[in-house]
Amino acid sequence: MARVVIVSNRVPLPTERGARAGGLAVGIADALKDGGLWFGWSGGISRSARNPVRKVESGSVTYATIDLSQEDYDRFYVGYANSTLWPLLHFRLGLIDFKREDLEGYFSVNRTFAAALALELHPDDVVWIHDYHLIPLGAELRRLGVRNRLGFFLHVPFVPASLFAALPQGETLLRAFLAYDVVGLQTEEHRRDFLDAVKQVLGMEPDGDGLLVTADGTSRAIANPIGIDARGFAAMAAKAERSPETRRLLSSLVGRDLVIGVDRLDYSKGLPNRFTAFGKLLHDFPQHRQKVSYLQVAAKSREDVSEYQALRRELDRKAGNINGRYAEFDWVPLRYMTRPMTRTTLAGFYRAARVGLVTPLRDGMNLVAKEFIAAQDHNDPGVLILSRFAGAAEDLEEALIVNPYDPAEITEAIHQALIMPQDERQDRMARLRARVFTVTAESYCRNFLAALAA
Ligand code: ADQ
Repeated sequence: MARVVIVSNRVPLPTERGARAGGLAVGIADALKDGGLWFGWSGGISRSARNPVRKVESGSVTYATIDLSQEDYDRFYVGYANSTLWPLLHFRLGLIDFKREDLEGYFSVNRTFAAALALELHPDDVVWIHDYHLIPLGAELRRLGVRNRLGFFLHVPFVPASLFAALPQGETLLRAFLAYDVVGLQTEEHRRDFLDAVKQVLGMEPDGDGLLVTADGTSRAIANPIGIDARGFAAMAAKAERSPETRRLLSSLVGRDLVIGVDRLDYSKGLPNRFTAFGKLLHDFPQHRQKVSYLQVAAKSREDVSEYQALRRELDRKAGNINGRYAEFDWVPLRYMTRPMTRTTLAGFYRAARVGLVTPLRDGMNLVAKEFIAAQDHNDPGVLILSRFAGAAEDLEEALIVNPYDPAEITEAIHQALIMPQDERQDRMARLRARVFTVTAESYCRNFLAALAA
């Protein structure tokens, strides 16, 4: 069997302890269950940019990492990846802060990655590259003569061609996708938009199967939704129900219903509107005052990007306003924390919640929605409120689907969830669980690697 090589911007090293928020590592670890190589950035900044690859072995997996220089980090990571591509691919043209030197830094880091990775590859390796930081990596590997099967998966959405047109030198980036044998996207919608951009911008005509014929071969676009280890997560949640943390949470609620939100602190996640919606619930439906507490865990993320600092200030202010207005001496309506939690603690908290609030303005998939579902007790389950603009909504119709741009719609959904009878909750959750236990991290990895081997 061919060795699997995973490449992602950030490598989750086995030596790193503690909680870190982020969806990618959760979904793709399964691809290395039979061993392989995981290559990427260590998360470290070092003075000499092009330092050698460092390797750590853990079980049958080798983790190979390189550092970035401060300049690489600023231009590639903070700059082009997170201040141009991330806002663009989340439909936020107004937040783009494009600089030509950032674009150069982005391509330069991809060349560095390619040079270091090419030395590690065996001829039969199957190479699976992840996410928007590394779009040109495949083309750079090809330039170095690498002939292995190369696959790419985009974890974030793709945008319609008319939005993509706003990206300076977008044609070069789009052409870079064609170096891959397989390009994976989360949903049919993202795949359609990707193929449409290829048609409009590059003037190429895909066949009905998403196959693109290039001068050097073919490239196929597939929709392959990511999932979680639903069984494992469900078991963890059932166990965590009795954990000291969950008990402390429950005793602090003194019988009140819990509404929970868990996100990276990111403007794509729609947190300000969610806070507004909760404030509106307490205003418009006073029967819920003192009867419900909303816990928002929003782990700090990308703090070097200025938009994220502004978001944090906005949320601090909104949380203060809601609590200032509605809190009683023995009831805090909104508990808001920016520290990450361990997965076990999260699992127990999801299970303890009556309502899961997942209302991103755009999201490639959103694994929190799937974790919330997997964690529920099927006898007395909670209700998922889900944005129609999360990739997960394509598959999870029995959630209460909302337009996250309309806080009033979120308010009404929270009210509906809080008064929903048990049989309806059971019915909806049973259908949702069937999906989340079918489309898993395992099926996601298996399907992608099968497409790449074909
Ligand atoms: P993210 O934008 O990071 O992922 P998501 O899919 O929700 O979003 O994954 C977040 C993960 O981090 C979840 O496993 C969650 O439990 C964890 N997490 C979030 N907040 C946390 C906190 N405060 N403490 C601890 N853990 C926390 C990107 C894309 C998504 C896509 C995934 C996977 O943006 O759309 O679903 O990749 O493809």
